[in-house]
Amino acid sequence: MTAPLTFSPDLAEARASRAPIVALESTIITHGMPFPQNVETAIKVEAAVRDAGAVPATIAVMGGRIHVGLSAEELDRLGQTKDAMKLSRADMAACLVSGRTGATTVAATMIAAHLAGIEVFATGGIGGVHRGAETSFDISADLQELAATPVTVVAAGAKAILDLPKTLEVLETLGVPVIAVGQDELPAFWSRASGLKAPLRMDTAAEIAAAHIMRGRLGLPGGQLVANPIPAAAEIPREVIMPVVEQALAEAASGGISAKAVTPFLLDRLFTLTKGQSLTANIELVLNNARLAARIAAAITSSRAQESH
Ligand code: PSU
Ligand code: MN
Repeated sequence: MTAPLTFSPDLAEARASRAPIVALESTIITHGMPFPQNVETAIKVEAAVRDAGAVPATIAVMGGRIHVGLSAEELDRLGQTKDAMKLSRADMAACLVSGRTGATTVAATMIAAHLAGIEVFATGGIGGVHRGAETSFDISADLQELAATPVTVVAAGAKAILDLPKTLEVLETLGVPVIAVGQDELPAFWSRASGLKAPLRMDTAAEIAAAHIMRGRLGLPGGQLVANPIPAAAEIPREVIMPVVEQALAEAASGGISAKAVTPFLLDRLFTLTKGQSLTANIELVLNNARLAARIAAAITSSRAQESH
C-alpha cells in the first residue's frame, strides 16, 4: 500500500523530468492570512518559485487524498473554506479517512513533501515554543518534525509571538541545524533582528544545498531550518512590532485562547493592530523565502545529477 498522493499535471511532469521542486504549505492560506490576500499571495509565491527556476507544489488534503500541486480553482476554493482542519502530524490520517479538507502546517507539509520526494519547502514562519510554555506546554509539533523528516525548510525565523530563546534551545536539543542566511543574528519574522545569535550562518544557496546533501550522506534524520531575513524594505523593526505583539499576547491570555487557535488569533490581531502592515510584511517575506528555496532546490538537483554521472 502506498501513500494517497495525487500529483497535479505540472508536478507529475516535474517529477518525470527531475526538475527542482519547492513544497508550499496551505495553513498559511486557510489560517494565516485573510481572503482574498491569502489566495493572491499563494499565486504570487508560486510564480516566485517558477521565476527562480523551480516548480511550486502547494500541498493540501482534499477528498481523502494528499494533493501535491493545486490548480488555480483548488487554491481559490481552499482560500475561501471556513472549516478546513489545521493539520499537523497528529491529524493527517484522521483527516484523510474522514474525507474533510485539511490545510497542512509546516509539520504536515514536511511529511507530505517527503512522501512525494520533495526536499525543499518554503514558508513564512515555523511554529515554536510559545511564551509561557513552562506552564502551558505549548510547543509546536513543527520542531519535532524538523528533527524527524529530511526536508530543508526556508522560513523567516520564528515569529516574535513565540519565545525565541526557548525555541532555539529545543531545536538544539532535537539536533536541528538553524542556519541564518547572510547575517549572524537569527531573524525574527517581521524584523531582521532578534537580539539572538543564530547557531549557524550560511551565505549562499549552494552551501545550504551542500549541507542538506551531506546530512543525507551521514544518515542523519531530520531537516534543516533556514532562517532567511525579511528584505530590509519590508521589515517592521523590532521596536515597532514588539509592543504590538505584547498587546496581542495579553488579549490572547485574557480571552483564554489556547492550543491550535493561538497562532491564527495572534496573526489576526496583529493584522488589525498594525493596520495591515504585518500582512504586507508577511507577504514579502514569504516571497523572499520562495525565491531562496527555489535556488536551494535547483542546487540540490544539479548536485544529484552530477553524482549520478
Ligand atoms: N507562521 C505564519 N503563518 C502561519 C503559520 C506559521 O506566519 O499560518 C502556521 C504554520 O502552518 C505553522 C503553524 O506550521 O502555524 C504552527 O502552528 P502551531 O503553533 O499551532 O503548531
Ligand atoms: Mn501549539
